[in-house]
Parts: sequence; C-alpha cells; structure tokens
Amino acid sequence: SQMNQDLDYDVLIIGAGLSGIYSTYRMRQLNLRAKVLEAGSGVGGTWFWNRYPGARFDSESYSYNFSFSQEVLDEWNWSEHFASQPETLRYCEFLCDKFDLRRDMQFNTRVVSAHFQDSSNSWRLTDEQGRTYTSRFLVTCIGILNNYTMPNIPGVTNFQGEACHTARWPQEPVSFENKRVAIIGTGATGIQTIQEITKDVGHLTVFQRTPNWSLPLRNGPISTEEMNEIRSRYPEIFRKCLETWSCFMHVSDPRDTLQVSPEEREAFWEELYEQRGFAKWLGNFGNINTNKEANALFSEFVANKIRSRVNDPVTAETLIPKCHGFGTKRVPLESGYFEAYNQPNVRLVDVKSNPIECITETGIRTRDESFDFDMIIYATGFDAVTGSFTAIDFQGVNGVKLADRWAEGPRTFLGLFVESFPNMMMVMGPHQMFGNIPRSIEYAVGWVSRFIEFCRDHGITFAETSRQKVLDWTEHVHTCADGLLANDVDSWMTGVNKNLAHKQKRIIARYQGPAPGYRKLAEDVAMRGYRDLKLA
Ligand code: NA7
Repeated sequence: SQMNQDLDYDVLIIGAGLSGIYSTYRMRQLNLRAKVLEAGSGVGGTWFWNRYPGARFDSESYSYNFSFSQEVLDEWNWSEHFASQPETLRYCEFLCDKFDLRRDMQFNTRVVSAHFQDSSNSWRLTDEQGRTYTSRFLVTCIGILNNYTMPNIPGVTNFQGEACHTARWPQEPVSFENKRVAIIGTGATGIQTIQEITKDVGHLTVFQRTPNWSLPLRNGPISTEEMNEIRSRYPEIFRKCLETWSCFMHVSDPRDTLQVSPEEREAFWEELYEQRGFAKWLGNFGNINTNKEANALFSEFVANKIRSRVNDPVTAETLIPKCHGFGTKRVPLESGYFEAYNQPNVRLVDVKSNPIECITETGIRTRDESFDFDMIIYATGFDAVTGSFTAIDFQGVNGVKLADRWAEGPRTFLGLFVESFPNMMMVMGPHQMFGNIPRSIEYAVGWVSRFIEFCRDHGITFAETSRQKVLDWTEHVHTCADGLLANDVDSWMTGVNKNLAHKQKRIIARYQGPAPGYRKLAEDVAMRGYRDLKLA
C-alpha cells in the first residue's frame, strides 16, 4: 500500500489538533505511512494551548464531538452541555489512546518550512531543529486560530510583573487572589476569562476597546441518565447538524423580523434568550444577519438585557456595542459576565475614550491615568485563518511562495487546494466552511482521505488545482458572502487584526454559504472522478 519507498512517508500532517487526530485515524485505516508533526508537547491543538481560566466551547458538547466511531460515542460521556477546555483536551487524548494514534505523531516539532520538490512530486518539510521529512502528500491541520497576537502597544516587554497571553497560558494553576490584575481584550476569550477570574481576583481592571454583543450560554451539568438519553439521539443530532447552515443544531427562523408584530417578536426573543448556546443567534430570524433594520431591533433587545443586568448605567452603556450590530462579529456566549461589573473590585476602562499609551514596568498608562498591576492578561486575539499559513514558509512549484499567492487575500479551490501547491490539502483552510468546527473538520478530513485513497489506487503522484477552478471558487465564496452585514465589520472573520500592519484590509476569509451547499459542490468534484483537478 506504500506510495513511494524513496520518501519518508506517504502523508505528512502538520498539527495534532482535532483535524490532525482524525486525519491520522483515516491514514491508519488506509494503511498509509503517515506522520504528524506537532509543535506542542501533546495533542489537542486549540485545546492544548488555550488553557486560560474559563476556556470552553460554545457548541453543544454532543454536537462538537466526532461522529465517525460508534465505539467512541458509546464510551465517551460529556459532563456539561458546553464542556470546558480540560474536558475537551481529555476527549482529544481519549481518541489518541483508544486508536493508539500517538505512535504516528511526533511532538515538540515545529515545522518552519514546507517546500514542494518539483523533481520528485513530493513535499519536504523542515522543523525548527533543522530536521527534514519527505512525503508524497501534505495535509495541513494547523487550525484557524493558532498564531496569537500581542497588542501593538509600546512597552509590552517592560512590564516586570506576571504577564501572559491567554493562548499560552501555563499548565500550572495560576492564583488571582489578592492580586491586582489587568486584562486587555473583550472578545470571546476575554469574556470567558473575566467572568471566571472575577470569582476570586483581588482586583480586576478590564481594558475594553470594542464591546461585544454577548448572550447567556446557559450551561449546565449532564447527568448519567441525560447523557444516555443524548446518546440515543446522536443519529438525530448529527443529521440535524448536516442539514443546518453552519453545522450547529439550531435552525434559523425563516420569518422576516420586520413582518412579525412587535409583541410576537418580543415574546419569541424572550423565549430564545432562555435557550442554550447559539440558539439566540442561529435560531433567530435569518434576516437579522442581512437586514440593518431587523438587526437593529434585535441589537436593541440585547442592549436592554445588558442594561437590566449592569447596575451602573455608565458602565452598562460602555458595555453595549455602538458601532456594529448583533452577530456581525462572532457572538461570545457568557455566564455572569455582565454581573461581574457589579462587583466593587471590578473596573471597566474604555480605551476608545481613554487610550492606552504604553505598558510600563509596573502597569499600564492611559492618556488619563496610571495603573499598577501584579499581572497583565493579554486576550488580544489571533492572526486568524491565514496566519497559521504565513507562520510557515510554504513554497510550491518553482519555489512560488504561498504568501505571494495570497497577497491580495486567500485564493483556493474548495478551501482545500491552492494553485501551484500540488499534493497539498488544507483542513480548515481559508474559504472552507467553519461554523461548528468539528463537523466541518470531519467532512474535510473525510474528503481529503477519500482523495488520497483514490490517488493511491490509481497511481496518481501529482494533483493540482487549475487557476480557473481557483478563480471560480474564489468568486463563488465572494458571491456567498454578498449582503451579509458581518462582512462590513472589522474582525478576525474578515481577516482584520489591527495589531498587524499587513492585516488592516478586509478579506473574505471563510465560506459563508450553507454548509450543505458546500458539501454538495465538494461531493460533485469527487463524483466526477476528481477531474476538476490536474492529475498525473
Ligand atoms: P478576538 O475576538 O479577536 O478579540 C480580541 C480582543 O482584544 C478584542 O476585544 C480586541 O479589541 C482586543 N484588542 C486587540 N488588540 C488590542 C489593543 N492593541 N488594544 C486594546 N484592545 C485590543 O480574539 P479572542 O481570542 O477573544 O477570540 C477569538 C476566537 O476564538 C473567538 O471568536 C472564538 O471563535 C474562539 P477590538 O475588537 O480589536 O477593538
């Protein structure tokens, strides 16, 4: 079953997160020689690195796990409707233990370059220690939120106290008691961190640049009986996730927000507000995502919820977004976030009106005030989606650089292939459907695995997308994005990171059409015997 004895491996996989774990499983099933190169010292990817207090996903646990193994579904129990990072990391480890996947994984191995070898149609990877690895195929499983970014504020390295980015949180427990702590950033990560550490922090100062439309997560424990009941519904849960726009269990309401009477609307929203997870967003009237007026109505509903939960009216207004509508950025879900500001030891600093000037040896200086801290937490986000790719020197045929190919934004075919990068496939590359990520991962890895199997069975040693397919797909991705209010707002989803000079311009980073539509197009390519690709 081996493809070429001259190469170290048939398939090299970068990254041992959920994508890399499932890819390893599938390559094993195909009896291919596969190797995963992973920078971390263990598996888990996102769940390995993001150990900050309160880290958890906002997908229902039982819609987040893989569906590929009935045994795993039978054996694994979730303890909460929305599992925490430690539990999700254990899930990743459980998968690797169960299928003995670590024997094909090499840890503490950061890939720095990946070069296509024209003479042998193969990939040659080099790691930080200078070791090299060759293979016929390359599968990138490097995640969409991997390379974290520090704020572009002068003096970040001057601070003498404890300092940490949430994505590089230490493995050992961190105490906040009696400490004066600062946090910069109020995205999904900042919100989760703030609501957790305010349980025992000495004093917390939150530096907020842009507030977010956040809604209650409504987490809860799962009893043994409930877990068994959920287990019996797995087929139905996965079927539902296959049918929905972004692979969650929630189905959007087809009614037009503006055609529903104000009373009925209010009653519907009150009902939604009590529901778990993203129901409030994805189960809402669909046109809140496309119609400004509809969006403003729901935004005002949420603003009033925030006003009712925060005692100080000035703080409440500061916590209500004014420059972007609800759902135009990823909606963080919270558990007691707004109430945290009612604590006497929690203070909100609006850095839009009072900008941070610098980080000092002892704390943070804004235009109006100097603060002393024992600890600064940076929840300042990621060089998202394309950042995982620019972190590695990818070179395709004739040494063409991926960074150059994507200078004007990502150009892909199905989010899986890049022109001039033969035999390379991206799991969760730009222009792929993201949504409830593991559902998308499971599909993409399945597609890639079937394709590699096809190549092996047909003696194909070279597979590349044509320029035309890339142009067509990229245009399709842009068409799907038309009319969505989210694309008029700066966020990691539109490729903007204000801490990076080269990421100030908006791009279409992800496929925003319906997931079933994506899968249909990708299946069609397989059905046509992959003739959309140049095969040799
Ligand atoms: P996000 O959503 O990118 O949030 C980063 C936050 O950090 C956001 O509030 C930023 O404000 C703030 N930030 C970044 N740089 C600065 C500087 N220089 N000064 C002040 N504030 C700053 O990242 P997260 O980690 O929260 O979430 C990423 C995804 O992970 C999330 O969507 C989930 O899918 C999981 P800004 O909005 O730019 O004004």
